[in-house]
Amino acid sequence: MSLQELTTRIEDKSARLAVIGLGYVGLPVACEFARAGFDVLGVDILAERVEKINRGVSPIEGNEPGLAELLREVIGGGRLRAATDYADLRDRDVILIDVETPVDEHNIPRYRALYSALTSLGPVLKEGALVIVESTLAPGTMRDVVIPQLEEHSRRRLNAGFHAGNCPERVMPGKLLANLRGLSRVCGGMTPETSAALIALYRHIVQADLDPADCITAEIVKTAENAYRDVQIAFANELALVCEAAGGDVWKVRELVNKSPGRNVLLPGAGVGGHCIPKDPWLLAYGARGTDLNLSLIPSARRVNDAMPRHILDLLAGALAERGEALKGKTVLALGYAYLEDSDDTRNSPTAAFLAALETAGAAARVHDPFVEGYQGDALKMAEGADAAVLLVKHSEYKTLDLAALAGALRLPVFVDGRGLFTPAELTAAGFTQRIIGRGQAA
Ligand code: SAJ
Repeated sequence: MSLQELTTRIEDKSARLAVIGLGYVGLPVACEFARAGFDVLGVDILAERVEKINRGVSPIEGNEPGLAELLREVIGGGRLRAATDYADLRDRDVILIDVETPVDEHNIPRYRALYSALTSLGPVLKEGALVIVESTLAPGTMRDVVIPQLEEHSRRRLNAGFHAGNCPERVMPGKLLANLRGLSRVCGGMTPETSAALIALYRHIVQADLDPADCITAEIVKTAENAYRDVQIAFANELALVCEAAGGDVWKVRELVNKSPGRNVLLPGAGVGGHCIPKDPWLLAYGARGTDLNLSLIPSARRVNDAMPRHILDLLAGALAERGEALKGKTVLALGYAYLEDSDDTRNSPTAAFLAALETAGAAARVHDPFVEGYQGDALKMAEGADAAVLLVKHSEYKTLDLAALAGALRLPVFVDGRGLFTPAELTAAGFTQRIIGRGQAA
């Protein structure tokens, strides 16, 4: 089938779709295309996940508005089927790949899941099929990994025996379907005609801009948008450190700076976690591999943000020292373990880094988090007998904490606010020896 014929079948929804990787990206996108009227096959290596999906039960944790109902609808309507066997992909005209693309401890992309998907897909790839990688890729990965692997394992040539593109996803936990429908997509094709085929496909489920591009552009845009955010957050964090040292109040400073046109200082905090911001800057940086370009800003921003949990520990040590107390041997109540407020997602949690630093300093921890299994419960009860409390995540429920009761429950009334949730007056009124990130002692 020619790309033009395939594009026509995409437009009339007779093209048969597949999604490889039924996680928090792949499953919603499979459901959306099924809802739009396509015949969709979902493939995943986890048999238990496949079995659950075929029962119409979502394996996605957390609150995802509309997803559970949509899955039941499309499974019940026979529009979506899940399988573990790649052989089922033989009759698929369009195959989306939604597998994880992490970096290793040296910040190098480790495409194990991507290689596995491509190696398994190649031999069963239908003549003239269109392969679209939705995963976030380091710039150059389509050219250097995806195409060579598909050509090797399918024994076909790009733009002759198959077509390929990169359409990075912009989903976020808690808003999977809303983002899928409402956020623009960069439709990167290995040829302009392929890019047009992607636009024809995503037009069925996306009510926002679908921007044509080549694959390098698509790869750079996705990693850059998150690297940009990481640098923005690092600026806010470093400004907080300056304010602490200079006796300023970063919360007032950022409010006034942001009155200046075109400024938008983000929020300093106890660290940067999650599934994408910590890794995408490294994927972007990897795009300069093999050149003599030595990046400084992007890696430095990562180092600034990764140092924030340790800074919170330093603030705690300072507050204890103010009361003539050492950190060693103390028991600390850590408030918040999720990477983001009002979320149960703990991936790359900054609190985990804080706890590791606390242990190295010879102190013990109790962890409370209203959203995370194993850490839920009564924070005030958990505070009884502990020596200090540290707020690391600004979950909404912490805003209504009875601070006086907390101070009374702790052995020492010491509180470190790593997210600027409280004002000095609120903490002083409760009788705390306090540190708030970004507030200098004179502030
Ligand atoms: N954080 C700060 N200060 C800030 C903003 C965030 O310290 O001003 C911290 C958060 O506490 C968290 C981490 O950074 O630990 C990431 O927070 P995030 O708000 O960026 O949330 P994410 O990781 O879910 O980022 C997603 C990204 N979306 C996609 O990759 C599709 C990102 O591009 C979005 O900009 C972001 O959501 C968003 O705007 O909510």
